[in-house]
Amino acid sequence: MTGNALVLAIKSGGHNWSPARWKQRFSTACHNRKVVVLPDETCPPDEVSYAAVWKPAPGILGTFPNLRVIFNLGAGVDALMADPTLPRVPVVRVVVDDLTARMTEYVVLHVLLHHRRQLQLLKDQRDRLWQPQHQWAAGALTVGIMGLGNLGRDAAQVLKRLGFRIAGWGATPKSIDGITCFAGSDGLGPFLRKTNILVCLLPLTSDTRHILNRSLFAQLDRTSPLGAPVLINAGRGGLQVEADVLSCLEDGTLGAATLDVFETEPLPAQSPLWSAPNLVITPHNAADTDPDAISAYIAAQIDRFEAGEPLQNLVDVTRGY
Ligand code: NDP
Ligand code: OXD
Repeated sequence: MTGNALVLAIKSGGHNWSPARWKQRFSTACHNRKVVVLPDETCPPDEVSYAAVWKPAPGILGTFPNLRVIFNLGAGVDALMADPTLPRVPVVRVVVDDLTARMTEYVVLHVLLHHRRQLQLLKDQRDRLWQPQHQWAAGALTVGIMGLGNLGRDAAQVLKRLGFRIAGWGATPKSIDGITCFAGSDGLGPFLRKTNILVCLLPLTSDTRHILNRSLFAQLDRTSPLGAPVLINAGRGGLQVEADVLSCLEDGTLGAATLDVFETEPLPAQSPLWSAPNLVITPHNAADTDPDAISAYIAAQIDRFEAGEPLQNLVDVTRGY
């Protein structure tokens, strides 16, 4: 089919972002459609109807006069929102069970790692020390989840099932069974004062940039058996003030942390975070976007759109997520 092409614009890097791999999956999922990978391949700009992108070069999407929909190949759209030339067409983000389940695995893994004092046990093993650690029940801790969206809610439900007390914070008020919900700037302080393990699954927007800072960490509860609170950030690096995370780990304001995301990725070799005490670093690997699941999701959305049905999981560009 001509005049209805799909372009793929992907900032390659890392195992999962090989443009050739994505082209192969999209060519199968969108079998009757021309699929063109930018910038290596070309296509008359007016033939392009759809774009599926991950951190595309700013300005590139504005070169297609007949673009109808932009599909972001991930859940977070901050890279797209930062492009002032982004065409005014609907932007759809990823909401698929595959990605949600991967993030929930990550959150549960790291909550349990800190709750069960696994960093200390691993250190003891390296030192050949048989040193049982005091263990408490999951119900002795409150996990506070910033961002009660698609990912935050799912992680909350599984952690709840494990016995943790769950608090959650979002932009708008919610009532979710088994979760003590807080909202907005008025709700932030009460939410933090309940929280022992803080999990951040917020999108990066102008409202949330650098929200994870010393003054916020100082409000977390320190009276649980865990003592000093723990931070887990799998949202975006721009949510955290990295110098504050480092100094709060050093002075005990935070007892431990896990970071999957950083202001600069890959995290530079000279970053002091690499040797911060009690910090677990993962390379933006919490929830990979699976090419099979996502190409099928986008092909189905295009079919819906062309059948006159509404697109799902649209981004509100004024909110930025
Ligand atoms: P959603 O859009 O479904 O949820 C976002 C949540 O954040 C909502 O609950 C929203 O509140 C809340 N929120 C947004 N702005 C504010 C604010 N100013 N104050 C309080 N709450 C706010 O997103 P997802 O759950 O799908 O994804 C969350 C983020 O996770 C992505 O944006 C991305 O950055 C990150 N991510 C990271 C991955 C990784 O591998 N590390 C993988 C996938 C995603 P409300 O519900 O009231 O609107
Ligand atoms: C996403 C990500 O936003 O992988 O989906 O970071």
